[in-house]
Amino acid sequence: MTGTEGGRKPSLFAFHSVNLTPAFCRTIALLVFLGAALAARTADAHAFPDRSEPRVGSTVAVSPPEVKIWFDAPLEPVFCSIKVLDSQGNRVDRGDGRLDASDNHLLRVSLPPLQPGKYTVYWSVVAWDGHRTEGNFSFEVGR
Ligand SMILES: [Cu+2]
Repeated sequence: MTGTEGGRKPSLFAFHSVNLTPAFCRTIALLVFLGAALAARTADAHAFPDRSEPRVGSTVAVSPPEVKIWFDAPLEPVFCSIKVLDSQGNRVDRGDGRLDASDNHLLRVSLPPLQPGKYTVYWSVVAWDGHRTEGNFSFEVGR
């Protein structure tokens, strides 16, 4: 037992002293630390919808003037899109989908007066970490 342990320690020590200088060890430790920090940041920075108007799956009595989606992380304006399709797949929004000028968590697009029926909102955004998320949800304009 003690013989085995005693035999292993010198070989580990030898491996360390031959291949890993203190400076190299510090560099590795720094890289591991930075990698972990970066991974933690990117995991947090993905953008997902927090809430929307109209709400997901809701039925609204009056045609809404626009669709708004609030995200849980800041968005990159250039790579964001939002469009609204009717039940036949025709695009009905005014084509002015954009990030809000003063709130980089808010994506919005205006609507003309909509006929009663079901509508689907398609969104695609890129968060500050460069990761894209996309999805869709429906709402209904009641009669
Ligand atoms: Cu991400």
